[in-house]
Amino acid sequence: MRIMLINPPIDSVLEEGNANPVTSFLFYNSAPLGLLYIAAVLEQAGHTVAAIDAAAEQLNVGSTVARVQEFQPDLIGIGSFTVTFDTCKKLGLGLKAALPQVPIVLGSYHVSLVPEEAMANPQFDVGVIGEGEETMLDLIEHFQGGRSLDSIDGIVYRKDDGALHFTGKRKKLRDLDQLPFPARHLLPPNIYRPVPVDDHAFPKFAMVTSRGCPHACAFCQKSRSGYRSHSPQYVADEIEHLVRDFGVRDIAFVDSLFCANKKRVYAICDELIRRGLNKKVSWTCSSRVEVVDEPLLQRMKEAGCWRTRFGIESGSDEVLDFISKGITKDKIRAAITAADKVGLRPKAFFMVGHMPDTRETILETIEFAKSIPLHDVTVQINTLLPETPQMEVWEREGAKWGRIVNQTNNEKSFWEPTFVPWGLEPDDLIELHRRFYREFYFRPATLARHMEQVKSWRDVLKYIQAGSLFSFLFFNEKKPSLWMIKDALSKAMREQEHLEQGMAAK
Ligand code: B12
Ligand code: SF4
Repeated sequence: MRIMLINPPIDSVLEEGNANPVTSFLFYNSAPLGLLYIAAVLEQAGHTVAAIDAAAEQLNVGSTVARVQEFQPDLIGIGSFTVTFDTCKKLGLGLKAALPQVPIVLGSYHVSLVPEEAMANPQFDVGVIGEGEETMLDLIEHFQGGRSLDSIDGIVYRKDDGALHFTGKRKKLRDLDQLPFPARHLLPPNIYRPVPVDDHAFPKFAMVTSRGCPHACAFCQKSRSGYRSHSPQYVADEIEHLVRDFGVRDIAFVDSLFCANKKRVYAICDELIRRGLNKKVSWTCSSRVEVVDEPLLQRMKEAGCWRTRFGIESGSDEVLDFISKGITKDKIRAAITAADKVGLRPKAFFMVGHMPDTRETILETIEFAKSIPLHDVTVQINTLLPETPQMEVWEREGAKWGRIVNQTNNEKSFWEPTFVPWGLEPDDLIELHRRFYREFYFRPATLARHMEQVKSWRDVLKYIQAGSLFSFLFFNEKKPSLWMIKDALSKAMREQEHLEQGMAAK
């Protein structure tokens, strides 16, 4: 069978052009690995598979449909994100109009979280809930005439009377090592651009070494989602494949939680060192503050890690408690200090606009972020996503905490407030969000940490890029011309690097 898999476009972002660097980086900086795992499994089963990352390739709905038509698929699969679902629906309509006989399967986050809402759109024929590898194989069997839909676990579809029917839950994959590596060869490799402060060495690829998370943070859709992991051998094999076949020099482990348990992290580090991979690639990963200590961080550094990312979210113990983060300011301080001490350039994620947040708790968070030796921060405005513990609180007693001012189904909801706690206005949240970035970056300690990293012309360019990003974050300035210059410089630099790599390989 010919199968086309699509990461949907982000039309409203494209309409505004690349002038908005924040969205540009959030939407294009890593390949859609879930989609590529499915592609690999289908290829292994003998099917002809193509993939389009419309977001990263900056295609709009019209040009995505045209590309799909060229391929002439027998089956189409589309991934769904909550904040891009409006465009995803348009893509479904466009494809149905162009290829009415081809079934469309909707998978990934949005349909898994709110299947009824997502499948209320008749352009989608079947919804896949949760992991898609085995379900897609079963669906292909169905479309080839081999089995009935109601015998397939983990799907939602429309019966003849138009009513939606859910089959049972599908068991999660237990042995992740049985999966082939994601079919990265199906997408152009050099369309992914790291955020400038995460741009360490190029080519940089993303990898996932585990699925799910055992913790229960209130805002997160991965709360208690059943943790499973690849073996250290599989992780090292995949890195060897990335180095050999794509010349990769830096890897972002984008697991929900890479450092979930110490033993596994030590085992991965040992395997990378044993195979000498620590000399060939550098990497970054996510961690919770209570998992790491100085000896472990030191071992990670020896194994090639250059940065750890920590979810901190707030600098108020009361707010941390409310969002069930399970950590305190003291634990955070200890982990960040240890990571900085061994040279792991810690980065942290924060959010403003938690349900119990006030102007005071947000200012306390900004002061806390400045008081610990962090190198970088990412700050988002809290969004109430479906199927999160905080959404349950909202449904139970939301009016006690604040109000919804905007919908979440479009691409803007990550920099425009959707939920606003009482005592604050949407403009307050926007201003505090910018103030966080301004106060964190515009001070001698942060500037000095970054100046130490400037060692080449490439680093200078990186900071020009960062300047464009920050001019938006600090002042909401849209500077298309500056952005275009930066893009042109960036492209020239990458071409030069590829040339050099090619020559080195010869
Ligand atoms: C890497 C990553 C990215 C990458 C790649 C995105 C992508 N399209 O895959 C980049 C940097 C581009 C990205 C961007 C965004 N991301 Co992101 N990202 C992740 C991250 C860290 C890992 C995803 C991953 O690879 N998982 C591993 C794979 C194996 O699992 P999977 O993706 O779930 O795939 C399985 C199933 O979902 C399903 N499936 C997936 N696709 C398809 C398609 C079909 C047809 C079928 C049938 C099944 C199916 O089968 C897969 C294999 O079993 C997750 C958090 C996490 N750790 O999961 C957040 C996460 C997915 N991102 C999220 C968000 C919000 C975004 C952004 C909107 C911006 C932002 N604020 O980060 C954009 C939108 C992206 C877009 N339109 O492409 C949310 C999604 C929430 C939601 N309800 O939509 C998550 C869950 C993080 C979070 N908790 O907030 N992201
Ligand atoms: S925020 Fe991180 S630790 Fe908390 S539930 Fe989500 S993935 Fe797990």
